[in-house]
Amino acid sequence: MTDTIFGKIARGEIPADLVYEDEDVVAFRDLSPQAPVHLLVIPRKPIPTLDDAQPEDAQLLGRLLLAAAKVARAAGIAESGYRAVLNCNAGGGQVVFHLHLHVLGGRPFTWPPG
Ligand code: DGP
Repeated sequence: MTDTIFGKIARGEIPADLVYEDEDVVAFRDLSPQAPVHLLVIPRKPIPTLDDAQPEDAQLLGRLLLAAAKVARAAGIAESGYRAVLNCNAGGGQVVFHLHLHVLGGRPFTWPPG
């Protein structure tokens, strides 16, 4: 079982600027924002990467996506558009090994991403 800074945030052991929480999911502001709005949406369950997710996590992953849409609407970035990013493993840019979705908005985004 892995423990990370996000696991500690999910358990309320260290502070974060929470914007949403429910039984399964917690969302908070990224410490190092890459856009005017930069939120992180995590499952309470400490799944290290998307590659570790199992078929029994399907409902939880769906809840994570719906929570991302909910926090984006609440942050006022849904209508203008936003980006939801999930980095998987070091080569995909993942630094914290507790699965999380980045929700970024408030500025234009280009494609392909860097
Ligand atoms: P990733 O590279 O996908 O693993 O993204 C990790 C993000 O987590 C990065 O944008 C910075 C953010 N972050 C790291 N440590 C903390 C922390 O202690 N609190 C908060 N709120 N964000 C953190």
